[in-house]
Amino acid sequence: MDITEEINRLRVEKRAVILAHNYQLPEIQDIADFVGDSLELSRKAATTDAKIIVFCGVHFMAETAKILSPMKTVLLPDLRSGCPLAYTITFEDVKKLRLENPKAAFVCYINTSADVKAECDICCTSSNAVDVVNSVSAETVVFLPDRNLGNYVSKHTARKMIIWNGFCPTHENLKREDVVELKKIYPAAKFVAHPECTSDVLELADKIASTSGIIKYVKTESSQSFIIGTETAIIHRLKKENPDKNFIPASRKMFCPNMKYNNIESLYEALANEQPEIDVPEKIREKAFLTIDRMLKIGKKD
Ligand code: CIZ
Repeated sequence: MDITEEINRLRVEKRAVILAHNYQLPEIQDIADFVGDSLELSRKAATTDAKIIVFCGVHFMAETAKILSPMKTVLLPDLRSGCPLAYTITFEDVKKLRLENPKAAFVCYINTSADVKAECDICCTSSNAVDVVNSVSAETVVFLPDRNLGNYVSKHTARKMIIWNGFCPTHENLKREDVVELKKIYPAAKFVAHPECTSDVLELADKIASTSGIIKYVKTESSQSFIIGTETAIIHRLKKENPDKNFIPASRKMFCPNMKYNNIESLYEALANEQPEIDVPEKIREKAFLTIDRMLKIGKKD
């Protein structure tokens, strides 16, 4: 059996759309209908007439797709692909924080489970976090779960920020010394970093951006070389879209093993068996939808 042919046959037969996050394996990116960030992919899938969404990403991403497309079946090829950052906070933690900070606005990063989103006021992505925080009327904001994105936002807002102490191990694997060394070797290269990196790393960046922001920056910036401060799999897409430019991973340790549980075999199995399915209880989905919708209404996704 040619597995790629089988996937192509099944995706048509079952009216499935295949989504690949920017951090997925190259073969998954190449076979997907769309490659992008989690919100962009979920929004795109919602506009299609697909019956099935296969989300090659991590658990909260498939949940986000379900929140936006409740009538579609959402599949995650491998249930082990969870996000360690999202797992640093539970909805019980948020409820407790609410009691402690009754007047604060609760802003959650997209990297949260559906039930955490349901307990918050407004969602944000790494590209619009500053605008979202500045849009709330409360003087105090509880920002969760990423401490580095939270610290970055706190430098661009007058709001008092209470920041949850969660972090992404893949982004914290990048150390300032790694960047300093690479800048010596490639002095003309621009260093572009994701805001989930630590603040001492971000200080060195020519550009701080989300994965979609990194993709746009590299395309429009005249420089020929870029040191990439995010999960290394994004380099596959960057090379494909910019064959004349040179990309240097800021650290080989910026590798997310959870993202890589999805592979061609598990994608095929998911399509063939329509499993594992990701569901979100309707009451939670409705509340989480509002949290995302409030972000979309402020009009700045990117
Ligand atoms: O929302 C996403 O896709 C994440 C987690 C990161 C980004 O910057 O795109």
